[in-house]
Amino acid sequence: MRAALWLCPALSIALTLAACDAPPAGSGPDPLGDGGSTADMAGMLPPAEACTAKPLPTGEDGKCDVQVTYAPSPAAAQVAIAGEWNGWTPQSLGAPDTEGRYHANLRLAPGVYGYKLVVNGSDWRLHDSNPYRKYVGGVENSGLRVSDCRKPQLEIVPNWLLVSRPPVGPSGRGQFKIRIRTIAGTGQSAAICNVTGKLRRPETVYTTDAALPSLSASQLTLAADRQSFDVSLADLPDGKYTLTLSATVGGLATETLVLPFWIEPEKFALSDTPLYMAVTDRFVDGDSKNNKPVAGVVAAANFQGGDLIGVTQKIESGYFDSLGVRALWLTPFYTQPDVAFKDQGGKHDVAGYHGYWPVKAREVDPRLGGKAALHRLVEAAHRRGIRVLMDAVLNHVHDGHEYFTDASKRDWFRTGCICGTSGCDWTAKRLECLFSRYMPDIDWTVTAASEQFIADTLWWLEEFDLDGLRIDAVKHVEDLAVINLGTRIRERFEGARTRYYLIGETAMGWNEGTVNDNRENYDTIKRYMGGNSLDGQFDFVWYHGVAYRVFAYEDKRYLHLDYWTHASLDQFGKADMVNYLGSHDTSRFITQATYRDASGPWARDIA
Ligand SMILES: [Ca+2]
Ligand SMILES: [Ca+2]
Repeated sequence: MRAALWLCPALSIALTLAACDAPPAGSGPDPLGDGGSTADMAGMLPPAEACTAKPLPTGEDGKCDVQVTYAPSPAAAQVAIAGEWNGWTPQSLGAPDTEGRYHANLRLAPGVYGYKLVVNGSDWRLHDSNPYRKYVGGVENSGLRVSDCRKPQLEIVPNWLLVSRPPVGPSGRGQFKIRIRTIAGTGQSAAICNVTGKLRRPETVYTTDAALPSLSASQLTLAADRQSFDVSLADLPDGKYTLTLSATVGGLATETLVLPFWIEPEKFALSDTPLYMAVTDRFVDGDSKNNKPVAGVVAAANFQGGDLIGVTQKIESGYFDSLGVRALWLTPFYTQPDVAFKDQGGKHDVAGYHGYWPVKAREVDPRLGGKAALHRLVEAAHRRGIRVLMDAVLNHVHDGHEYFTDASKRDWFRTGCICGTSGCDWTAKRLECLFSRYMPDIDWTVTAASEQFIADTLWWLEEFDLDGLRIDAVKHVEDLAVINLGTRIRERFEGARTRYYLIGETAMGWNEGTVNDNRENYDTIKRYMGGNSLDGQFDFVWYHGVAYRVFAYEDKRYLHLDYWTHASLDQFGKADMVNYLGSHDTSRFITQATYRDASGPWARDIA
């Protein structure tokens, strides 16, 4: 992107610079206590009272003004709103404005509320322009998120963002500029008392977040009225940057603002790169000291020692560059159980080398090298322009998971019905069935559970500076899992217009015949894409119809390849679809082509 979006008028620049004569960064106190130094503007502090927090209002005074706007299509004669705050009693929204929009002016305490719009007296609808959802009493509703207006916030000034780099020429010529303003908390001052900006840069190796350098006084400048500030960075080498901003406004700490951005000669698009998938345990063993196979499990079904250190070695050796790979998808990072469980056939003991048996919410498996190894992997990837997608397991946990073993959280999970057994059909019970008796199903209709799994996933993305997600088993989780998570990811990480890619796994088949014979396959894959939801999915129809039948089995010819490739392009348009020859859920392509349908991997001793 080279368009000059930096609209700073000369007068503002002058004011900004005039306000910049601050002591060097790091000379002031660290009021947030987070280890970063602070662009403290000692000597320029606003009056002490402006930086003294007043008591937060409570009760009715602690409620926040919220406006809900709804434009029914087609136009409606009457619109009401009903939600948790009013006992689901429809409250008329009166007459529409001149553009046909209805407005509800509410005063609510901070929180998430379920609600629906009631059109023409009896038609209870989700609010189509608000993607967030909330289940109440087992019924899906729109979710109204009311943030705490009593506390200050940082906000990007619309259109005051510039991320640029000449399309040709050497690295080191990137620029980033942004203007941030404050929103005062209720009854508080909007004055910035101090502000901290930390920058993760691609050319530097960091061991912990505390080591991230703070912005200098020339990079972070405060406006004369102290209600906005600019960040201006120049001469940036290519790679990924993540700017984290936090401030004290009117005496109260703001939430941090996280602004990842890339400097690179050509705008990245996921559709331009192969997505390289590694089962980390089976890739490269970079450190044998962390190897810990499970006793009593045959080697083929056990941990084999591969780790994130090994993946990093391959990144740094230029292996992925030589393949033209600019995006990695790695198997889940969550810590796995130390004991064996039966495979789906119930016959063979297998270990959790695949990563899909999480027992910890926020811990990198020590066998993979732990937290430090994941930090170093992502840094190495970003220096080379490579994105890293985390595999997010949102449908289930392992029964050793710290949330499942916590009695207070037991209602977050379903147990009992095992997918594919009598009375528990894979499709009819797709949301609530268990993949195995030891894999409790997450009940996303429980708001405490859904908000926690979203918070955990945001944590992974932020803590490790990841670039997106591959979401496991999408059709087995309630729709709101992907919708709410996608909404929160877009809000949290895309302020500087850096796309966080969300790719879903919605396993479907392929039916002999035409596109219409595959309508359900296509529609099921499509329903989770677009808007704040997924950017793309794995193209299972193409896999079964082409990779499998044309390439591996050769029982279909190239006209078939042509027909189904065109069908996918027609059906999925510009979505970031993943066409694949095999994955960790299938036999390797070469195995498929060699053995065709000859019994399973256990019979061939190549599990
Ligand atoms: Ca190892
Ligand atoms: Ca489920």
